[in-house]
Amino acid sequence: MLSQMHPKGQITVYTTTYCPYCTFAKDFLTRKSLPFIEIDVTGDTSLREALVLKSGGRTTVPQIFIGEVSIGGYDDLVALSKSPDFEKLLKSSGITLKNVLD
Ligand SMILES: N[C@@H](CCC(=O)N[C@@H](CS)C(=O)NCC(=O)O)C(=O)O
Repeated sequence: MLSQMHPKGQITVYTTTYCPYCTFAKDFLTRKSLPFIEIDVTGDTSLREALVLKSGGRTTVPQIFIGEVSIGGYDDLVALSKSPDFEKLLKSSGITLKNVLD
């Protein structure tokens, strides 16, 4: 089910309401002009369970996917953004990073 929701060329952010780290992640992507799809999993137990499996056992939100690749939460996103792998991963998913200096 979730694999169909992570097409190439798309960043997907799974969130819940009242989740500061979700807001941090969305703000971060917005600052970098990286469009994303948000899926609110608040109260959806089966989607949440599927997400844990798809995220390699991570149980927190946000969970962020670049294309089909699970990159983890907000801290992971920030750490990855400081590595050349970030641009490579975006490129391989068909996403262009515009605000390189931000
Ligand atoms: N280091 C994680 C922290 C994420 C985190 O603590 N998320 C909280 C919500 S803001 C959470 O998932 N708590 C458990 C829960 O909501 O079930 C990140 O940067 O994404």
